[in-house]
Amino acid sequence: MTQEHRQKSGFDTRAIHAGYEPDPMTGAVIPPIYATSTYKQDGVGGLRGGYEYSRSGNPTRTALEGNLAALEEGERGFAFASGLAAEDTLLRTICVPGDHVVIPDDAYGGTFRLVDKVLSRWGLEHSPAAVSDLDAVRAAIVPGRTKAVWIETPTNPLLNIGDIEALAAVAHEAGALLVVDNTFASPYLQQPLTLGADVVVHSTTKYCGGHSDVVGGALVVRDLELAESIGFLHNSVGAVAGPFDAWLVLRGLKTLGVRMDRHSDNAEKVVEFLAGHPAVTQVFYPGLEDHPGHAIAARQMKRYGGIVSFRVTGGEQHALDVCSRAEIFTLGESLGGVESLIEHPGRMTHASVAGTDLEVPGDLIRLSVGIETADDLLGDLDRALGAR
Ligand code: P1T
Repeated sequence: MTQEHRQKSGFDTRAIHAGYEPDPMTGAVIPPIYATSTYKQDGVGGLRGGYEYSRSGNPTRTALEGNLAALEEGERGFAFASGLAAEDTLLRTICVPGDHVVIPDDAYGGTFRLVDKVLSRWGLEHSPAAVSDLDAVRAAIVPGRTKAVWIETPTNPLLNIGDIEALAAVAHEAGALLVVDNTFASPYLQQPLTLGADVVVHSTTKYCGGHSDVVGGALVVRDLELAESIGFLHNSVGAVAGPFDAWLVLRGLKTLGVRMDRHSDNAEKVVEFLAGHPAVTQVFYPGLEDHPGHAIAARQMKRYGGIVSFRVTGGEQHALDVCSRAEIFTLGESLGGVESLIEHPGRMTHASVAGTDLEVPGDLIRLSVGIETADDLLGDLDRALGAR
C-alpha cells in the first residue's frame, strides 16, 4: 500500500493492508515468517533492502512496525518482545540517572514494578498522580527533571480516564513528553498521537494480538529524531519481537476493528447487567454516563472497549469466590483476547502494588469481556456472583 493510499484510507483498510505489499516474486498476500537470523550480503556492506541481522531488522517485523505506525497515525513503529520490554527501552531512551517521570496512581502493576523496583536502581525517580486530575499531574512534575508524563487511559484496572490533549499541554509546558499506554483502548478506539501525545506504548499481547497466543509490545512515535534514538536502543538492547510473534500480532491487527466493536457491544451488556445486580456495589466503565471521565472518553474514544471492573458486596473473599466460580470467564491474567477472562487484580495482576499508594481494593474484580455470545456471558456472571 503506497504512502498516499495509506493516508487516505480508513482504519480497517489500513489494518489489513498497511506495512506490506504482496511479495513481488510470489504474490504472497501475507508476509512470510522470515525465520532467519542473518542475510546474505552482495559484497561487504551490500545489503538487500537494508537487512543485515534480525536483531536490527527482519521483514516480518518491519511489516508489523509499518502497520502499527499506520494505525496509530505515527511515523515509526517498533515491535518488542513484550509490553514491558517496550516500556524499558523507551524509559532508557528518554531518561538518564537523576531524571523523573510521573506515572498513573493506578498503573498496571508491572509498569509500576519496572519503574519502582528496576529503573529506580539506575537513578530514575517517579511520582504517582491520578491521570484524571490535571492539577495533580502538574503538581507531580519536578521542573527540569521530569522527562515524561506517563499515562494509561483507560487505566488498568480502575478504568480512569486522562484527557490526552490537556495532559499533552501540561507535559509540554514542563518540557516533558506525554507517553500514552494505549493498550486498553487499542488504536481502533483511540489514537493518542493525533491528540498531541509524543509516544504510544502497547502491550500487543492484548487487543492488537487479540487471541491470547503471543506476548509482544510496541512503541509508536511521530518525531523522527525520537524514533532514531528509540531505534538505537531497540537494536542495542535487543528486546525485539521475533518473526513468528510479529506475524501473529500482524494477523491479529487485521481484525482489530471488528473485534473491538464486538468487545464493546458485549461489555456494554455486561455493564448493564452488573449495574443492576444486587451483589455488585460499583461498576467501573468509561461508557457509563456517571463515570467521572465519561465526557472526556466520549470525546477521545470511538467506543469504550472490553474491560470492565466491579466491586462486590461480600468483600475480598466474595471477589475470590466469584473468580473461582466463573466458567466461561476463564480465571487468568491478561486481557484483550477473543475469550472472556476474569481476575482478581489485588492478588494477581496488581499484586506488585500491594502496600503502596497504588494498592487496589480487595473486593475488586476485573473482566476482559470477550466476543462470545453475550447471553452466555451474562448467565456465567449471574451464576458466579452467587445467590441473589
Ligand atoms: O505483559 P506485557 O506484554 O509485558 O505488557 C505489560 C503491560 C503494559 N501495559 C498495560 C496497560 C498492561 O495491561 C500490560 C500487561 N497487563 C497484564 C498482563 C494484565 O493482565 O493486566
